[in-house]
Amino acid sequence: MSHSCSVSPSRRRDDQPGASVPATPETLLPRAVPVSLIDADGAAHPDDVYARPHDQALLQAYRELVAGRRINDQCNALVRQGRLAVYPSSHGQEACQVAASLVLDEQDWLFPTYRDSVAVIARGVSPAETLVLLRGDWHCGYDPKKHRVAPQATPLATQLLHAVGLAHAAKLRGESTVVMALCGDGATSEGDFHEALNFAAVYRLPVVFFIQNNEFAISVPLARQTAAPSLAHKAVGYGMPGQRVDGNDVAALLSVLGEAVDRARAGEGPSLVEAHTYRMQAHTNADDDTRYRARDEVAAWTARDPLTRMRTYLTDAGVLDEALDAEIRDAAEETAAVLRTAMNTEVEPDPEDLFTYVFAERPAHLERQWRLLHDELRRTEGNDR
Ligand SMILES: Cc1ncc(C[n+]2csc(CCOP(=O)(O)OP(=O)(O)O)c2C)c(N)n1
Ligand SMILES: [Mg+2]
Repeated sequence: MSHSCSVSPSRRRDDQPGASVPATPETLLPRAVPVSLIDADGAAHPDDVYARPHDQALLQAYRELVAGRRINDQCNALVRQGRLAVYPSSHGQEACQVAASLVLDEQDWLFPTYRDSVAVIARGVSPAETLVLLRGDWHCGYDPKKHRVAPQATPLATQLLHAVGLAHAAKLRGESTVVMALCGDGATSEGDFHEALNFAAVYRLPVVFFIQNNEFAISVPLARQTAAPSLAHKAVGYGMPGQRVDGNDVAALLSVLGEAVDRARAGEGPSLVEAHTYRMQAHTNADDDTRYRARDEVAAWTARDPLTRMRTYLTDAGVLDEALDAEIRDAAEETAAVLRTAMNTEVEPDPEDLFTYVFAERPAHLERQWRLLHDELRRTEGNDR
């Protein structure tokens, strides 16, 4: 898949007041209705503030959406075949995944969660390296510094603090790095969420906090997570702007997230963006979502699918025809085939690697544990270590 930098979406309209407006509660509040530029039927709507990215940028986003959907489907199959330990699918959330990476420049950083494999891949990490974590081989299969993508975080909201720390360091060094910090609706109830947003706002750090509100934290619905009017409304309490966006509209996401990235890069501080989307599948393969939500609720969101609306829009705009669509789908098939081959190749991780890369100098208790493991391996495997 291509790297993100080639998409430069048009963002806030030049003729509109921007982030230089002094911060008052009114300027920080999100809209009552999430920003939408292309509706569920594929029809474009002009917006007074947010410009629609140009069609070639949307075509590139569509390529990534198709690839992302194919990867989600492939990973579900790999779980059933026992080739992946677990897969938290972002089926239905691909527009959020793709946009979060496409708005970043090369020097920026992405801080993803366990559900954000497609975002990691859209940033340029190979699918096979991305899935090392979920296959259970190692904590992270790619080089975070090379790709400027932090390891996917499983403990909720911890990555937000790491993201803020990195942004603080970048600011102290005078670098023009922007940090995209991802989390779910459930993670907003964590203390780490509060601490990260507060610190980032006080120090005007270049961070975009991007919440994918997919309505559920495993079986806990949003109504049990918060009594706030929206998650984006929390921003005003920290002194940063909040915005709500249709999370199944990649055009709106590119515009709103792009504007937040621009603000951060211009030294205007952090923003909070809430995408309204839906987790179309179970939390993971270990979850049975039929126990806590009605099928017709899930079915209703099918009509808002992020891929279908982009296909319709691009076709109507004369940018996409059947031949090009087939080419895009073939490329996604090829990506899935390469991933299958990689996942069907056995790896033999060295158990002793558990102790590597943890501390520069191994503390005494880990040294003891390492010796125990070492002896055990020698006894049980006949290894001459
Ligand atoms: C600190 C912490 N507490 C609990 C969990 C268990 N847990 C894993 S995923 C999850 C739900 C998170 O929901 P949300 O933030 O909305 O993200 P989503 O899975 O919907 O993408 C929970 C409670 C965890 N991983 N980390
Ligand atoms: Mg959620």
